[in-house]
Amino acid sequence: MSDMAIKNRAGTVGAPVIRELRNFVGGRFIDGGAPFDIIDPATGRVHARAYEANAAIIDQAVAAARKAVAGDWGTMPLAKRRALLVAVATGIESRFDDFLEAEIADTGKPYELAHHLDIPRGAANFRVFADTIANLSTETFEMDTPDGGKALNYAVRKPLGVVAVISPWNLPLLLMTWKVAPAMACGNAVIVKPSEETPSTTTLLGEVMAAVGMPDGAFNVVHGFGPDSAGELLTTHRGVRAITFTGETRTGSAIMRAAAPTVKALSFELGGKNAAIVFADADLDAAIAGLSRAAFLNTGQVCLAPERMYVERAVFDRFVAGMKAKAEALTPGLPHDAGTSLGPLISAEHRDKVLGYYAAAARDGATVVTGGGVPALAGDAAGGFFVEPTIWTGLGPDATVCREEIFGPCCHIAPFDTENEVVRLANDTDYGLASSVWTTNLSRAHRVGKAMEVGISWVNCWFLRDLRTPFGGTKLSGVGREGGEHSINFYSEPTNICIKL
Ligand code: NAD
Ligand code: 6OD
Repeated sequence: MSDMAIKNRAGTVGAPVIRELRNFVGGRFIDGGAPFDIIDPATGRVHARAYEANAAIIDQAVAAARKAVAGDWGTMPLAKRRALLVAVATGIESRFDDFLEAEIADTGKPYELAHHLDIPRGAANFRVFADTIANLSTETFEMDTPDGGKALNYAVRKPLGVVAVISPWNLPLLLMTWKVAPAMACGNAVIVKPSEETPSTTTLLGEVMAAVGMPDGAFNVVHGFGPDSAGELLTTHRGVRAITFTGETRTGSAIMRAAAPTVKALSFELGGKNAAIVFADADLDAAIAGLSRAAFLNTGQVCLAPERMYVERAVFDRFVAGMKAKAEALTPGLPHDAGTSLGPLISAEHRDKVLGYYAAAARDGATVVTGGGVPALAGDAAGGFFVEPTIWTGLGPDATVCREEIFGPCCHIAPFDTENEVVRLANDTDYGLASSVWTTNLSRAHRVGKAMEVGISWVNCWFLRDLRTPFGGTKLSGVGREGGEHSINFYSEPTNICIKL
């Protein structure tokens, strides 16, 4: 039995299984590195142990990755590469319960959420980019030459080489595979450094890669932290050509600085302080259902979550009452307990940070519509990192909780009177990731949707994803776009070939 094998749904409850998560380099799990504990945030207990990659392990991973790009993987015929990507998707699906339980153990998120969102998207990411790479077209330009003749230009795409994928803890498998799949589809070799909080599903993916016959070194996993650890070693390594990163804005800045001397290609999906706008003409029940899900899904630990809501004054009180009812209907608890609809925050440290924002809102004079504290839970969940879903009103646009990304189950709701006013309020932020506008007025939907200074502008919905579309942020929310051919453009290097006819 593999050392990543985990108990099934029933067996996991209360079972103190300490899993060993080793680095996956050159097609095999290797020994070495300093051990560190992985905590189940729903109980506060250690459930796994990972091994922090040191400089020698990072060098070994880069060497293996470079060999894969120059050899079997980088030169593999497209049809075979595509088939391997599809096999990885199938491999995730065939070990669905293993991935599910690993994700739940690392994040504490409710079983239903991981079952419906995280694990299926992990597989879907490989299928989508297997299709994208197989259906690419090539631009061709015929030109007139100075001597009266013709020349033909066309571009061929080549892999960048070794790509470092540095991923966060909130949707671990989903966000990691969202980068790994297109990078590998382009023939790059990847070295993934998952979040130190949630390394389990990335490690499992190593098993799947080996099982489907992925060439050695095409996919590598190194564990560890950011500064002075595996993350920084990757961002400064001469052998790494590109970094694709999802995480906090200030981490993105640090990576940009670290990567500058070796001029790496960068793709960043960073933080947000997203706005939702509800006009009086909206289907209010749909808006309340959609935006309560948006604020509280994954305990608010979604970069796209709207922490600022603006509601037209005529429907403000009804909207706030509806949101309050939805928040109070959420049930915090253990992932496998029937009825659990709200998981914990990822760590004690993050819970303290979110509670710090709850205190700041109170200091700034917010009206606490609901929540604001820590729920009283019994049994195993008493050791978990839970907070109450929280709604505030009554603050001005410069209050701390209206400016800074909190990444918890909370939002501030403010009234507005005119369309111009609310567009200005929504855009008055350093971030620019996503927005969600609710209206039944078609012209307004187009007008306000377009006026949002964001990468993803949803109307009458939220987190509705077509994986072929551009995804990313403006301002402090990111650099570049991924999704469909946007990903392929980042993960490949075009060489223009000009042939004099
Ligand atoms: P984080 O920035 O703390 O960590 C992300 C990853 O970066 C981890 O693997 C971490 O070990 C690594 N890291 C940290 N410092 C590093 C350094 N100096 N060099 C190299 N690697 C380093 O982010 P997090 O707390 O894991 O995730 C939450 C944040 O991610 C939130 O700000 C959220 O908005 C953002 N996020 C953004 C998106 C998006 O699509 N825009 C998606 C999910 C999460
Ligand atoms: O759906 C995606 O592809 C994506 N990148 C989602 C990001 C969610 C942030 O927490």
